[in-house]
Amino acid sequence: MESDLIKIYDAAIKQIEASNSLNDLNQLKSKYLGKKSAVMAFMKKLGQLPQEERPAFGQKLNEYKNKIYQLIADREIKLKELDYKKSLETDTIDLTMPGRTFQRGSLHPISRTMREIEDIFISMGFDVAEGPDVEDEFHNFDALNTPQDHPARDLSDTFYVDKDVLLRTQTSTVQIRVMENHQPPIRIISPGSCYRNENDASHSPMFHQVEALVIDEGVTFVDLRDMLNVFVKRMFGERIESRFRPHFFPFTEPSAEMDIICVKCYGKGCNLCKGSGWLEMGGAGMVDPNVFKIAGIDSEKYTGYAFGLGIDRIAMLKYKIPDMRLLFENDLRFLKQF
Ligand code: 2U9
Repeated sequence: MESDLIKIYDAAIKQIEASNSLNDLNQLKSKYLGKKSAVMAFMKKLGQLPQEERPAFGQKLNEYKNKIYQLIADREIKLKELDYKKSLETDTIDLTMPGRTFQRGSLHPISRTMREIEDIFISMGFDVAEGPDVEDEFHNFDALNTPQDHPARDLSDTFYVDKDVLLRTQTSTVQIRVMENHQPPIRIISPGSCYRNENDASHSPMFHQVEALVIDEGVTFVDLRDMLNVFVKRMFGERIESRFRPHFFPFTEPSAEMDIICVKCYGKGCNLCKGSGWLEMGGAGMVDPNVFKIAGIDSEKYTGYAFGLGIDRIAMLKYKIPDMRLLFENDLRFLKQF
């Protein structure tokens, strides 16, 4: 039997050494060591040998099996080396070919506008405050003096995540949190994303606003007007004037809406301002004493003003973007212009 084994081994050596590809080598591996190979057939025959011959023959069989394994492993290394050498001779790299160019990103017009607004207010002594987008009813409505039956609280206007959990509809929630943790003087802006259940050509369910809050002794509506005047001139140019119209907000008293002279026609009347010569910019007012009371601030000692501006609208005016949807579609042809 051992002579048969030697014959198989000799044949294996010849064929393995002569093999020219990894594919051929794999076939030889299954021929000599696979389940149906002659070597494995010997394994099965082992049981038919007399008891005393089995250990010695079993040992021999293992020896030859291991030798064939080794031959195949050595040949594999050799063939891989040959393949590599061949590829070095045939595969060429043209180092003079131009490389791939970088696609350079840029800031989204909303981010740019937000940063410009932040820079203007920081230069006037404001701090930038941030807070969570997911809020509770207390910070979004109750603390802002919004009545229980106010329509803004409806499911049709506000996105509720759970009974008392919602997506903030304005960033005033941040101001409430600052007031809870700090006593005046307070001088902050809170830029960020807000969410309302509306979606049409001029409203996006996710939009951006910046609100401001200034609280100190002796703060008046004149301070508010001056501050907003400085802001709009810095943002849109020295020629821009503003005006206030009386309005109502639950969180400010008195309240007003602010318009600026049209940035396109400077008051003459055009398609942008629909002939009126003015553009609506945002809302403002003196903080309602009820809001101070809820937040634990002494309304006898302090007064404060607050205002809110829509960042998306400011970005559209600043960069002459005709349709709000362009801001949210992330079309690279549009974004690459910034
Ligand atoms: C506190 C008290 C009062 C913030 C204010 C407005 C008026 C306002 C809108 C402008 C455009 C939101 O993005 S928009 O639709 N905002 O008109 N916001 S007064 O008043 C506050 C804020 C915080 C504690």
